[in-house]
Amino acid sequence: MSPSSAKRLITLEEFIIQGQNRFRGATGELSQLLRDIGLASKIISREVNKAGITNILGLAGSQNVQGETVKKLDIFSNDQMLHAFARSGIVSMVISEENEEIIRMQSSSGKYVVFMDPLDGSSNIDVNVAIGTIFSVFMRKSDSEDYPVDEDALQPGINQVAAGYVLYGSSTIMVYTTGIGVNGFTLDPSIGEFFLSHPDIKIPEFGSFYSINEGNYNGWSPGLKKFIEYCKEKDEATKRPFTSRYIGSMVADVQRTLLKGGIFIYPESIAKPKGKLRLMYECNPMAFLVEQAGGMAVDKHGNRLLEREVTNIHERSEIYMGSRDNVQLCADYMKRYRKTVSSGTKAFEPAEV
Ligand code: P6P
Repeated sequence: MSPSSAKRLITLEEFIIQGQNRFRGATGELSQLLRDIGLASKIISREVNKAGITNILGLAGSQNVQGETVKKLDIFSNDQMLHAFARSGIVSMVISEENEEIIRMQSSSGKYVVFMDPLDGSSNIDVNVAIGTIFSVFMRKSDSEDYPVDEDALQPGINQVAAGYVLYGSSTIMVYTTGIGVNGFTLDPSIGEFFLSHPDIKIPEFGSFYSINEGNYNGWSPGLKKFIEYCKEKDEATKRPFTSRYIGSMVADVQRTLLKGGIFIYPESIAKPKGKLRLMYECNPMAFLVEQAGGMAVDKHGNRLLEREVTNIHERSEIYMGSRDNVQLCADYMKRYRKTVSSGTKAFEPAEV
């Protein structure tokens, strides 16, 4: 095959520049931020993939074989991402799963506020399960001449200007959106480049996977129990095709849901009335991605999750997300089987859906 006819792969940098050129007046700052996130994730990927060897799994503060102070991978990842945001000079505040307080950057005039989970699912790394970095980017609302204020961080998910994740799995892939579709880039570690491998990701309208931790079944709402029971019924006539898949690492479960379809649920429950996952740096970025890919993400009432008002930067939320048909069916079950709470009347038990 002559070089000219070989399919040339597009790098992340080239794609970002092309995307930026489509926005007249684009300053290139968001492009720079995405490139910096890409660089940080390459460094994290390198450490994640050799973690077992370099004793980096040790507890923070322990010494490794080189006598260096060992940082746990999630602390190491947090540091790498913070360096990237500091280097960009365009981020004024960072809210991280690893830090209770808002991190105010040197570049106080930076126009962006970034939320991140630097290494989500890190408890899985000891057993080599895929883990990931999740990020969500907002424009600050306050005047960039002034110091940023807390209200800059308390914005609903619909205000995100970019969101994405990096999945450190059998390969390392970065998937992100800036509001004009979703694209995935796979890292070639031999040359340290991300190449466009999943252009314009569209989630199937229906998928056969349902993804939820069934160990929490007893704490679920009646409607959710009915929906999952429906998914379990094997009915030859309707050839119900459902299969359960739950990895327990959100980025991996969302990656499969985006590419194969189906529904991912981390619900509210008796033990966790607000759910377990964090709204601002787990649920919102994933909801933005799935909507941009043609799917949907709702709360326990079936309302659009991205419109959820925010009161606390670390607040938790339930999430029901994935293929439109699957999520809508689940929301219908939740609505029809919601317990009537008025005057102690018996729980509403309508006919089967
Ligand atoms: P559970 C990982 O700890 C995590 O934060 C997400 O990545 C994942 O979806 C969820 O928690 C798994 O939680 O309760 O099912 O183990």
